[in-house]
Amino acid sequence: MKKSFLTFAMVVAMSPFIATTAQAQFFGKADDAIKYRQGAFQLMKAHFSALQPVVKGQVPYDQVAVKGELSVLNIVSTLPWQAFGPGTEGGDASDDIWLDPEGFKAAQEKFLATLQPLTATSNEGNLDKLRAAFVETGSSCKACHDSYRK
Ligand code: ASC
Repeated sequence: MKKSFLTFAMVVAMSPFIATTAQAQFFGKADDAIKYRQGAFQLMKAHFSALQPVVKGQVPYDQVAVKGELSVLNIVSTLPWQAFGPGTEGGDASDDIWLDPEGFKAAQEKFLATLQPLTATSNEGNLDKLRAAFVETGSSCKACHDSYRK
């Protein structure tokens, strides 16, 4: 009993230094990482798509509502990337994510960069500018899907 506790305590104490596991430390299993990133993308989709009827002119431009969607989008869009660690291949993710990590990182950064003008535009209340920024973000979503989603 005492010995097994000591072994357990040693393993716990050493665990930050044991780098042999194939997946990001944050997730216990690859499947957890896959579910996490899929959930994050669902949230991104929900809060980005919420702007679609606005930019299409199907609903009145409610600036407060748009800013609310964008504040959530700015947070949730930071989430999925950490869940593409080594050993988490699967889901709809293309193997190119792991074969071309620099390209995938660049695609993420390009997408995230489009959120800055989109968010800034939402403070101006100009629908034409909002639409243009929305299209830029949507294009960067699509570009990443084309290259890195199966
Ligand atoms: C969305 C959504 C995406 C992007 C992409 C834009 O609303 O869910 O993945 O926009 O379709 O081309």
